[in-house]
Amino acid sequence: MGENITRKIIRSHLLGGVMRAGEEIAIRIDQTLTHDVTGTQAYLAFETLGIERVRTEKSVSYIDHNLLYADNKNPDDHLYLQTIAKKYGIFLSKAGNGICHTVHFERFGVPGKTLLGSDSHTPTGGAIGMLAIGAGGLDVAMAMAGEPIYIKMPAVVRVELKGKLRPGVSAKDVILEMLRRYTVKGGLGRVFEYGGEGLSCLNIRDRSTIANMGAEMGATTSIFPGDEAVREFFTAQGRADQWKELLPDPDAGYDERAEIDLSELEPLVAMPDMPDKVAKVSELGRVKVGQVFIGSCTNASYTDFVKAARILDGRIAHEDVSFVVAPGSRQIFSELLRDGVIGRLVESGARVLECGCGPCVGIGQAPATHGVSLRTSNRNFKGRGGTLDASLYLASPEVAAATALTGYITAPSEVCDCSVLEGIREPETFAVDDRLILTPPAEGGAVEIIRGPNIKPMPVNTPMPEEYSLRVSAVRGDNVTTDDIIPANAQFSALRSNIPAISEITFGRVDPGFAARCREYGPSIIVGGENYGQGSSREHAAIAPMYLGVKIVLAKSMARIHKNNLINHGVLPLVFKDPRDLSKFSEGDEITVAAPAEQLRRRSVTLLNKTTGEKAEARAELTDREAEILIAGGQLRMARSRRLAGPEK
Ligand code: MIC
Ligand code: SF4
Repeated sequence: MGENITRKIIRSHLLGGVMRAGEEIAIRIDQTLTHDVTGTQAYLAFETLGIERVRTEKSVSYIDHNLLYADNKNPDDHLYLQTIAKKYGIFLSKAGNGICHTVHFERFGVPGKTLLGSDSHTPTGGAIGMLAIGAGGLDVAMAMAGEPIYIKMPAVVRVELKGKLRPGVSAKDVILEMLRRYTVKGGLGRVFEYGGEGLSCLNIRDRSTIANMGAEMGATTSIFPGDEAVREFFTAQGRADQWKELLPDPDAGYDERAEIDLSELEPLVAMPDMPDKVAKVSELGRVKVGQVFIGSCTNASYTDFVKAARILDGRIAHEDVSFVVAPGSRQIFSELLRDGVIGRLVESGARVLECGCGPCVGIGQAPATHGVSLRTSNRNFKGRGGTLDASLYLASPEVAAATALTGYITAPSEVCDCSVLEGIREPETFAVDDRLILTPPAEGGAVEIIRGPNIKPMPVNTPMPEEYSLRVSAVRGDNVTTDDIIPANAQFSALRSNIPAISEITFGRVDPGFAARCREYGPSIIVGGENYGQGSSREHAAIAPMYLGVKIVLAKSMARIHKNNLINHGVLPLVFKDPRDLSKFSEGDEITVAAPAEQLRRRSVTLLNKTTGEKAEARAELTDREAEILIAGGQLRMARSRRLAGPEK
């Protein structure tokens, strides 16, 4: 039997383990990416590894998330990143050049290569046939040091695309349909590999929308073939020589299969507060909105904005709507300017922002109190837009433009003849200008690193004790997101390089007393429901609780990246053997775990609730390697003690 694309890439990068779904494998990483709000911790960790230059084929540091300079913090972080890049041989994409995922597949990605990024939407690179995986900053630091990345061999799902999308229906509706079917946790341990005749109606930007939002299903990644469409894209980018054909073998086997008939899809919308709460726009009723945002790494391409401009057709956005647009990259921005599209959007009342993440993650343009915002981005968790009681809906640029016009969530067919959306194509050649990408000098030894006063060293955990004596610092329900644990907005994201400061806002939106309680309790345990830690890769959601004394997170199930982040920072992730045992825990209870290291090695841990006298059994779903990291007190402590022990003989 032939091989699928995912297995081909893994096989050619395999450094250890057996390629059987669920087994731990080690793979070589060719490229890495970081951005400003996860990058500072990644580079602080990298600095402690004592390595002179990155050991990847290409590492790129992007400045795209927190671009507001309201005080010294963000510009200081950006200067730090710029000097680090020079010193260690990293390319730096300056503020204004665009969102990391968009720029990366435009300018750096290569079919068949592996990419590890300190951002959960790194899988966007799957649009061009890369195996692109999101991770915490420490994992990316290790990859930059030439270490392999360890993942569970995923089950590969072939998603057969049939038929053709109708005008007014687009890539966002494809991925919303996937989310409707698989939910926010259905992708765990899976790679979604897309193929079939339906690919022909999806350009590379459309594919990037689908690959991007595969992250919302908790998937390891999503991938498309490195086919003719990718070759055309590379030619238009002036990178034809870097294209490599990468197709599944005709008789390739898959672990699972799914099928979508594109011609049957209609405009969809994800309702508040989860990306998998998907409904048909036609069945939604009249939902009035106060804000429409077209942007983010999901849907901010040239074609996305041309479609919006055609729907708006010079008409003005509804008087009650704040209509905000942000092109995904400088390249896209230039093309839109060149072709007069930005002018037409401005004519329709659009407020044009610089290329960056911005409103997607609450960095500017927060909705009003109890506001309703419709966005083309990928996450609509509570508070994500910066206003806790606002309601966020996610939809395609077509629905966004129609909604901007009417002021309520509207299908494009209600405001225009959708044939105007036919035949819209990406430019044949892109406006390539890499002058905002700084190439590192050949030698970085003399470069002085500039470290602003807000940049504090990364805290390191202590080794596992003989016994845990803990208090329950929080009991939470299902689908806790990393946005719940460490909220992101303009103010909080500026604290990403200062763990003592950012730890104060841990669970701040949902449980403002959490940090104070942790200080009062000392060592503690968090108890949670299904899919704990879903969403963003931000490792602060592991480091900040660790800094506050959290030693164990016990949940019904856990999201992949967050679980890795907990392990990396020495916080023990445990899963209930019987999920009903969640009810045995209440805030403030005293919990003991005897001889945790021994129990961990057996992968089975008993927790005694001294307050109630009850016991709960948990599984430690860990590999030997992970168990040893935890016992040592996390990756950094392990690396440190290895260094103190000197080179291996
Ligand atoms: C996000 O979309 O949530 C972010 C902000 O890009 C995060 C990264 C971060 O929190 O720093 C992500 O997706 O990993
Ligand atoms: Fe930026 Fe939003 Fe994409 Fe995250 S999801 S990388 S915040 S645009």
